Formats: sequence, C-alpha cells, structure tokens
Amino acid sequence: MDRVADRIAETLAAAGIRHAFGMPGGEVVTFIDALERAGIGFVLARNETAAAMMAAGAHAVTGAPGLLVTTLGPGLANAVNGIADACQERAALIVVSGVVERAVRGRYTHQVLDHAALLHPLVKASFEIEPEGAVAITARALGLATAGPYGPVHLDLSPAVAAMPALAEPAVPPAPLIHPSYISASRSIRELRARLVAAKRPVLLAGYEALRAGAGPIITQMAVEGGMPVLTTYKAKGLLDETHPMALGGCGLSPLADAILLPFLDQADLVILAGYDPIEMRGNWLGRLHDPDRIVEITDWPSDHGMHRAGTVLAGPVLPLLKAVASALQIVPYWPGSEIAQVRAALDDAFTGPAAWGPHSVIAALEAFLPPDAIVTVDSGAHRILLSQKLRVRQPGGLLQSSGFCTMGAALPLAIGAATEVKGRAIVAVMGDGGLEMTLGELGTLRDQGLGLVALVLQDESLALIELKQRQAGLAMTGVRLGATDYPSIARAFGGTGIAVDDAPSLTAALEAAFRSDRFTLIAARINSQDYVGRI
Ligand SMILES: Cc1ncc(C[n+]2csc(CCOP(=O)(O)OP(=O)(O)O)c2C)c(N)n1
Repeated sequence: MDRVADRIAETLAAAGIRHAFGMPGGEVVTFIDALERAGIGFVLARNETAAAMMAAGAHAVTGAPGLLVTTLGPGLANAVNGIADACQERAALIVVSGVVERAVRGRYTHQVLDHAALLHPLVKASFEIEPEGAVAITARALGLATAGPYGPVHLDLSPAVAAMPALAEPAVPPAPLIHPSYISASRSIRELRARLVAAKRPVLLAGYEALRAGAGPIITQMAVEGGMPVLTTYKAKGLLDETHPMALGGCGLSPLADAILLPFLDQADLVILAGYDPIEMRGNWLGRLHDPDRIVEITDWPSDHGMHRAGTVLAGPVLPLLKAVASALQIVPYWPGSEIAQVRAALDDAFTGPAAWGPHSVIAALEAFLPPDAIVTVDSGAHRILLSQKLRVRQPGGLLQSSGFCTMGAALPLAIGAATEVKGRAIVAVMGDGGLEMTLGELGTLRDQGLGLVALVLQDESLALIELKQRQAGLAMTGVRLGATDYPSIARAFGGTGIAVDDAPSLTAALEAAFRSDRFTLIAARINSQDYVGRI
C-alpha cells in the first residue's frame, strides 16, 4: 500500500533530490521511511541549521533543490538560521517538518508552535500537506523554490497524514522551460551590441545568477576572445578561470579590494551587470553603480533595492541574453593601456601577506595544492574575506559560501552536503576557530557518512573580524578571544585525523596526507589574528 508520504517522496525524487538532511523526531519517521524507499538517502546531521546548509551544499553541486527534514517545534525552530541562509543565498530548499495532528491541535500544547508564522519572513510559502492533493502541493513547493530568485519553501506534514493510504492523484512533472531565441533580434539587444561596439573600456560584473545559468563558457569567450575584463561577486568566482589575465577576481566585502576596484569601475565607459545580485555587496557598493548612462543590467528579475541603478535593464534569461550580446564584442582590443594588468597587480600586492607564515600563506599553499576542479567552502570571518579575494578559483562553483547572509557555521555543512553528492573531487572546508566551534558536532556527521574531506581551520584564538572592528573603533577587545582548543585531539575523538601546523611546508604535507586518507582530516593552521589588520 502506498502512503501519502510515499507519493510526496516520489515527487521529490522525480525532481532529482537524492539526499535529505536533518534530525528526526517521532513526527517524521514515516516520512523518512518513505524517503528511503523512494531512493532519497537520509543524512543525519547534529543540528538542524547545519542540516539546512548541507542541503544547500548538495543543491549547489547538483542543481536539484535541497531537502531538509525536521521534527516539529524545537526541530524546526533550530533550523531557522539555516532556512534564513537559504533565503538570502537564493538556494532552493524544501523544508518538511512534522506537525501536531489536526485532530488535537486546538487542545494540545506540548511543542506546538505556529510553524508558518515562525518562518514567515524567510520562506516563499508555507503549506500544510493534506491527503488530497499531496503530490500537487509538493510539486508546487518545488516549482516555487526553483522560481527565481530561488529560495526556501516549507511544508508541514502530520504523522497521521503521512501514514494514510495515498489517494489516486496524477504525478505532476515540471513543465520544461524554453527560452526562445527571438531576443537576439530585439531592439534592446541591438542597442546594447551597438554600445559594446562603441565602448573603449567595458567591464562585466557577473553574479550568482550567471553562474546558475551556466554562463561560464560564454563569459570566458567574452573575456578570452573579446578582451572583456570580468569581475564577479564572491559566489560567482570561477565563472572565468581567475588565473586568466582578464579576470579581476571577486568583490563585495573587502574595503581593501574596493579601494582598487571602485575607482577602476569609475573609469569604465560601459558596465554590464550579468545575473548580479547585490545582496552579496557591502556598504561601499551602495549607490556606487548608479550611473544610468554607463550601467546596463541583464537579469532574470527586476531589482527591489537601491544598491545600483542601470540605465538599461534587459530582463530575461541571463544565458541567451549574454550570448546575444557577446556576438558584438570588439575585435579591436578594449582597454588599450595597461589598466587591467595594473589592477591585477595592485590586487595581488594588496593581498600579499606580511610574513612567511600567516593566513595569506595558508591560502597560497592551499591554492598551490588544489586541483582546478576542487570545491572549497569557506566560513564567515576575516579569513573568508581574505580567501575570497586571494584564492584564484578555476571553475564555476569552485567556491561555496554564505555571502548574502554571511552566517558563521556554514563552511563545514556546505562541504558535507557537496561531498555527499559529488565523489572523486577534492573538497576542502576552510573556517575560523569561531565558526568551527559552532559546528563541531558535524565532525560526527563526517565520520558517520564516511566522507574523507578536509577541514582547514585558521586558528587564531580570536573572532578576528570582530576584533578588527573593535580595533578600528578604538574599543577594547571584549568578547572576541577564544581559548587554545586542541583540535587534533578533537578530530581523533571523532574518528578522524587531526594535525596542527605552523608553517607552509607542514601545511602542504598535511594536505597531501589528508587527500590520501579516506577518513576526514582536520588541519589546524595556527596563525596570528594581527595578520589581518589593514589587510582585508
Ligand atoms: C551566526 C553568526 N553569528 C555571528 C556573526 C558575526 N560574525 C561575523 S564574523 C565573526 C567572527 C568569526 O570568527 P572566526 O570564525 O574565528 O573567523 P575569523 O574572523 O577569526 O577569521 C562573527 C562573530 C555571524 N556572521 N554569524
């Protein structure tokens, strides 16, 4: 006999979902059973917020929506930060929570919360699944989650409904989306092409939606054949291999990089924003791209903010629009002087470390070691800003992080989610000691899932980013010092390998050993938080 839960699970599996992440409770055991029967493996996390980010990591590498399963009340409440992260990171996430049976809901109080109200500002919609239309509502949730901008959708499912016999209901396959090619003939495309032909100093600033649209090859062509310099947000790093001479790297959070990049952008006579979502940008960018004569935006949806203002907005699918525009790229080189090389040199210089050992050399050693198709995840903090500016990402999707929401505790779960789905690629989670200590329990998830990934903690015994802010404000260091945790012992206690390193050759040796091992490795690179001062 098929249960309602089975039909829901089949609908989720048909959308390409292969794993669910979460923490069970009595209210979701039937649903988890149905998931496993439908071929969706349940990954037990140690914390629901981490589980939501694991689902986001899985989503980032497969493109299928992530799936989070929580129990009612405390389970869902504990996922709130992870769901907020999916909201601000534009991640398609289906959240299924248990809920108290309707029959007793009006009288029963234990663990009873209004789930929809709790999640109201974070999710695109919250539905309760009924036996009638269970497939249709699940399909609707999938459709909403993957409508741009992507985001989380919540479904309540009571144990009684989950266990009921399924009613006859047709499957609801997603309608294929077709992007017609008429756009290449449209007036606005012709105009933009004409502007590209006339431009002397154009720049492409690409964001996450360009990455999601698969625009890496066309952007690479624009840079390599068309001589177009390319700048990206942090999440879009790697759209153009960042070792290429036309790659200007990432931008968004670093005042040091902004001091180089914003004056450079002021020199551009045409700035094309492609799939660019300014949720990743900090205050320096507020109002900076407000020049209608120079700014053209290619976007899937109209903006609802005041961060930038384009004179022309091409609203539509980013990939075909970019392709239509790219055909007009100049043969004559843009930027006839040495401006691009100078900006690259200035950025290199700005993010060169003060000493032979420190956060800068950790990132340099990591980059030298990693294969081009590696996936790096990075947490929030001073280390993240430095890494996002310094690490040259070789492929789209090569760097995952929480960059719109900037939550701590993202790197380890994102890496676990990615490693659950992708085999045979090097995956490294880079974090500060503050972020690691928020998610230490997930080392148990790593062990139990048999994931041999590498966690690299930049151990400075400080919440360095906040320490920097206190320093800049002339305040005392309060509430930012962390003790000297013995991470190698912790890693061993969780069944992994742990090692502390204090110089670059030892780090390289530790990375080499880590990638030979099928157990997880936690590498603690002991650094000094002072090395970030004035350098991010
Ligand atoms: C969940 C959450 N809490 C607090 C913050 C504010 N915050 C941003 S970075 C940071 C310090 C991070 O310290 P650590 O992980 O050690 O990294 P570091 O800055 O030392 O590189 C804090 C507290 C946040 N972004 N997210």
